[in-house]
Amino acid sequence: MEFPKDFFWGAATSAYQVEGNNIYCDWWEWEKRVGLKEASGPACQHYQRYKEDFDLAKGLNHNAHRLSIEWSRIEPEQGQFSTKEIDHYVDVILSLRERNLEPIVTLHHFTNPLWFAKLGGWQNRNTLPYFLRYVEKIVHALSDKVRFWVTINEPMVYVHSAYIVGSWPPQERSFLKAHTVINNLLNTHIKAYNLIHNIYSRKGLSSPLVSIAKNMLPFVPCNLNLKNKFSAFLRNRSYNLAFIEKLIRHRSLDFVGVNYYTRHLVDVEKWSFRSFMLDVCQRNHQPLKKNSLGWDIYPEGLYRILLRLKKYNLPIFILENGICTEDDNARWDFIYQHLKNLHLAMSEGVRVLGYIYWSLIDNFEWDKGFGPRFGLAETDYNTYKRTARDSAKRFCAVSKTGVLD
Ligand code: IFM
Repeated sequence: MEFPKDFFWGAATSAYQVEGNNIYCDWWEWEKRVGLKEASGPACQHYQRYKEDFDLAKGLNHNAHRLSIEWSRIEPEQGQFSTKEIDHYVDVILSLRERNLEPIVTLHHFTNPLWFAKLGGWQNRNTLPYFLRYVEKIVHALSDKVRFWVTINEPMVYVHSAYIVGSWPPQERSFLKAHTVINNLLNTHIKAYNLIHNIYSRKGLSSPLVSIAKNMLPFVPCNLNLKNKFSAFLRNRSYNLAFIEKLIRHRSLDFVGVNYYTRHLVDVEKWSFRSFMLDVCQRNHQPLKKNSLGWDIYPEGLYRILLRLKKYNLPIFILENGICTEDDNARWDFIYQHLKNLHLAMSEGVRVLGYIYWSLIDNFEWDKGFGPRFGLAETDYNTYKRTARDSAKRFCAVSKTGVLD
């Protein structure tokens, strides 16, 4: 199975999960307030060790790298921008460029400055201009070095965890609030998209490629009763497609960024809206192998999703795909099976720009702490040493040759 010569191969991280000590962030305050069992603390010390991490990626023959900018570092207090932190990220991006790693830069990856959260965060439409002001600053500083921008990482995961299930700050459980936040995220992306393009055209730079990273989930009815089939249909529309379609209608996606991990097995228990939108099978019907967080491993779902996205006629970029596991053979098998399905979709005409594995190194998995191991490289949290796993070396062979045997 051959991939195109100019295909992007790489891995991703996000600032809060790897940098450490993001003390002006809403997550930092929340971890302390609720007494999260494992708080992020120094995380992987990536803030100090980014060059070492990029050497690792380079050594594994990656030619792209996805990372995020921590807004709360750039603007720790409302309206006070830190030149030191902007310079830090300039150096981060230059370090990628020096290693011939194409930067893919995310502007919002689940975290917010604490001051923004205190003003109501994404629920308050009056705060949205603040995000755009930050975007303007950072894009202005990085525009001559970055081609790929991701405005918002996994908007629906963020809304689901923070506003529907309530497991992340601000721990709301309200479909109404979730609806408001979705609209605010959509409108903010559209404005940020136009803003980024304007900055590039004002500066006479060639057009950037701007998108979101959209988590995609196949919703599979557990048994084919009408309730489950209808619920799966609705969830596919509302979770997977509605967000993307609105952005396409507003001509504000240059490609579709896809994050893919698992499926949901729909099994509606009760006649309530919450059940209809959220219930998944708890009885392990249709059993599949699982990752260490219990998520089903479902590689053909990636193929199905990609074929569904084909009709939008936009290039696709796999911006995250990965497994947390203690068994590195299972990691390689996961990567292999997903690349196989990706290749199959490409052979049927789906245009894909690249494949980015989540994650380069083991890191802080949000409310689940440091337990889940997603990394191509192991992080030793006592010494902060990174050790490339065997799966990383096998992935390296694919990126080197462009061939999956
Ligand atoms: O760690 C997360 C990441 O922040 C967003 N996508 C899914 C990953 C694994 O859960």
